[in-house]
Amino acid sequence: MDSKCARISIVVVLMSAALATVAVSSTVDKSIPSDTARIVTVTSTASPVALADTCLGQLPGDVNGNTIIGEIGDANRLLLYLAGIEPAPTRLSNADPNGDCRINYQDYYYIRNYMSGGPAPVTCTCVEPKKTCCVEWTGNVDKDPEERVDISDLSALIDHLFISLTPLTCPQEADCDGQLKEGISISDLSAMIANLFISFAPLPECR
Ligand SMILES: [Ca+2]
Ligand SMILES: [Ca+2]
Ligand SMILES: [Ca+2]
Repeated sequence: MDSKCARISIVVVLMSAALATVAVSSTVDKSIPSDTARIVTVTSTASPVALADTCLGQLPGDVNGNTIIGEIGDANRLLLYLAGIEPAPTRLSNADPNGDCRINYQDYYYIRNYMSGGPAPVTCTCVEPKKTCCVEWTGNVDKDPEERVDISDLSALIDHLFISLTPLTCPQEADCDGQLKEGISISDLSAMIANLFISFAPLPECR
């Protein structure tokens, strides 16, 4: 009996130890919430760090990347990029000296104005500016340099829609109804006619 009792005691002790081990393991598992690992991962690749790095590397106005801001080389480099003759500058943000997150001819004029004593390029307002051919307000379909909206723009739009069907130089300028996703259509033509001859309602801003 004694040896049987001893064996039973040993089994009980071993089972208790096993249960204790399970209990400890269980306690450890519960002490590490699943969210913790996810939070650590996110923190290690936090986007604000990346944004700050990108921001710190910006030199708006230095389009040609030689670390000199607002020189004739920058103006020319921007002009050639906008005309589609040269590829995008290494740092797109450097081609957005007016900091509106759009790269267009206004940025070219901003640099030229700075060269003549105008305000300096703004610093880091946009991480990834987009190139756009549209300047301020829609309607300048024929892309005349004075940005006028007149009968020649109407002719260009009619020609594009119904006559030669020639692709537009800058479809964003023809987005007179502000619905670019739906394409350039008779609705844009109606908006331009209303602007020029009927209600004189202003055309929408470029997008
Ligand atoms: Ca430069
Ligand atoms: Ca800009
Ligand atoms: Ca025009």
